[in-house]
Amino acid sequence: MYIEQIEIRHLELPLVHPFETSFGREEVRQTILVAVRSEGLTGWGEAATSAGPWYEYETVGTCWHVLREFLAPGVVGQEVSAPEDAARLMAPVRGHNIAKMGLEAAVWDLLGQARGQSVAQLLGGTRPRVAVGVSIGVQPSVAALLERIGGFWAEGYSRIKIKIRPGWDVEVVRRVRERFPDAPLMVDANSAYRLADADHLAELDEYGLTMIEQPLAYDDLVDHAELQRRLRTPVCLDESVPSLAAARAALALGSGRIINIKPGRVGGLTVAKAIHDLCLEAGIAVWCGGMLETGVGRAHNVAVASLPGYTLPGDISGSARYFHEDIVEPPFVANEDGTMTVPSGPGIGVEVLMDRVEAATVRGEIEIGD
Ligand code: NPQ
Ligand code: MG
Repeated sequence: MYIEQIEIRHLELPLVHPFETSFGREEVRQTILVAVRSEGLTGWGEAATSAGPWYEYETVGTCWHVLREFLAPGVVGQEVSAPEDAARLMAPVRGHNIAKMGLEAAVWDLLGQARGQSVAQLLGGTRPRVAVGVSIGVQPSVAALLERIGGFWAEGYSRIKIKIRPGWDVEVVRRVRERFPDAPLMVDANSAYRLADADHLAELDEYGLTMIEQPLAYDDLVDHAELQRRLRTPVCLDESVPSLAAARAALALGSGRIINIKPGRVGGLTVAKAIHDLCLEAGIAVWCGGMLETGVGRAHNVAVASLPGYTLPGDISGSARYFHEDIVEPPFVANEDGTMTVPSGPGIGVEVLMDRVEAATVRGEIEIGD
């Protein structure tokens, strides 16, 4: 298919609840939507970046710049017959993975629509429903946290993830465990600790956590390997795995026993699948993380999570957990059994509501092929 047009839009959506992690607090979701047009079809993708370079280095500003000046010009006016073609066209750009995900994902949606296949089918997904969990930010008090967990646990989510940081960790986990003795529970530190904290982190071992996610530096693999040797709790890598090469290094070093594969963080669905294949082969469990995506990015995450190696529940909550109203129809809703149904219609399988997209757009631009 000849890519006739690429459109990028910067959206602002208020969050239902502020989301607080060890790296900061977000009240309004800033994200970028990418649309690709060909033969009367529009494919959608999301570059689920954020206002500042806190989770990783990209921002709305860098994604906008790189999409507009480099990625879109490299893809518009080109023939694309397989989704991997988009990844190949963007390969000359180093890094900027979230920006790449936005454009690549839009091409997957476009090609799925053209072939009458869902993105999940195109990827080789095998599961009609995927297990989903919820990620809960740092709360003003333990009582508030317990109440929030209670609400989500009652909704049926398959596991609970809480954010930790120094001063909000072992004692909080102890009290959560006391109240919810049977809940599959995990913690995410978003790089808030150092190897010198290993003894402190080992105190978490007695609470039966399914994993501790990204305890150490965002670019570290060596210290994570040492930490994993000192913990019974499985270490899960998030920020430290931005590429297939990093995943290979993590496996070689034993930096963790689990990898959270976010398509945005690794630069697209093609790389996400490659890391999945590597981990499946190596017997490393994986799951699909999230970056507070709108329904567009959420749809791609759900599709990826239907691959056979995604055996652990993902950070894929219902749309209502983050947004007053989603920009897609139907919105994503978790089933009572803690799963989410993978859309089976062509492409992302949900309809993008243009009136809501327009209402949330603060900036838009179109690149046209010649
Ligand atoms: C994580 N996600 O696993 C990330 C953190 C993250 C659901 O816990 C804007 C606001 C962008 C908050 C990107 C979850 C973000 C964000 C990532 C949080 O580490
Ligand atoms: Mg994480």
